[in-house]
Order: sequence, then C-alpha cells, then structure tokens
Amino acid sequence: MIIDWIDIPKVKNPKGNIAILEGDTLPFEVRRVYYLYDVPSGARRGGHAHKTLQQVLIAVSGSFDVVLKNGKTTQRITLNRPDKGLIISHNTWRELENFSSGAVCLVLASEPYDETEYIRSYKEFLKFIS
Ligand code: T46
Repeated sequence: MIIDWIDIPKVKNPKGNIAILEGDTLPFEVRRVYYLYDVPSGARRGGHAHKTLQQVLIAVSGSFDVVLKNGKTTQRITLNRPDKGLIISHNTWRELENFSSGAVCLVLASEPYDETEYIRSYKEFLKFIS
C-alpha cells in the first residue's frame, strides 16, 4: 500500500472551518511550502520521484488525481478535501493530473528545493529502488 493519509485537525464553525497543521501533525519538520495553482485543464505535473524528500499534498481548493508508483504497485487517488493530507515518501514515483478549475495543491516538504535530489526518468527510478 503506497497511500498514506493524515487527517488534518480542524475547528468546524457554521461561519467556515479552520484546518490546523502544527506540532507533530506532520511526520516530518516542514522546511519548505509551495503550491500549484492555475494549472490548465489537461496539464500533467510530477513525473518524478525523490531520493530522500518527504512531502504532504493537500487539495486546499478543487480536486486533482495523484498516481503513485513504487515499482511494484500503482495506485490512483483523487484529492478533493482540504482536511486530508496525502503523505508521499521518498522512493515513490508521482504523477498529478485531472486538475479541476481553481484547484490548488498545497505541498509541505521536508527539505529545501534541490534539483539533484530528483529522479526524473522512470527507468532511472526503477534502477534506483532495485
Ligand atoms: C512534486 C510535485 C507535487 C523550484 O525552483 N523550487 C521549488 O520548490 C519547486 C517545487 C520547483 N522549482 C522549479 C523547478 C522547475 O524549474 O519549478 C519548476 C517546475 O518544477 P517541477 O517540474 O518539479 O514541478 P512539478 O509540479 O512537476 O513538481 C512539483 C515538485 O517539484 C515535486 O517535488 O512532488 O510538485
């Protein structure tokens, strides 16, 4: 099983909800935050793995699909709830697609950006994890 979730604690209110990420809600210390937005319909993101980076993806608005591969199993999941975080550990190939209009993918990452830590070829990925 590749898919692993975090239920993000929230304070519900008829005037609107608050989802809170603090303390040990996440399985790692957050060292970078970024988000994908204005993704055109039909665009595909990802298509790579990380050697060490861990991330949590949250659909803070709209929806999109994430395909995860570990070399043995492929799983597809739709992210469409701002109170659910998808944990993607290192050594996991990810592809993001089917972004709805207005979708925002918030990403909490365990490390600063480092291009040398990406594996952008699926062939290399299979070699790396074998
Ligand atoms: C991931 C998915 C969900 C930076 O300069 N700093 C950054 O922190 C990031 C994330 C990207 N960039 C640069 C590197 C490329 O020149 O932005 C450009 C686009 O990056 P990339 O093609 O990697 O974007 P995505 O959406 O395919 O992937 C990103 C993350 O890179 C990746 O770790 O898991 O979002």
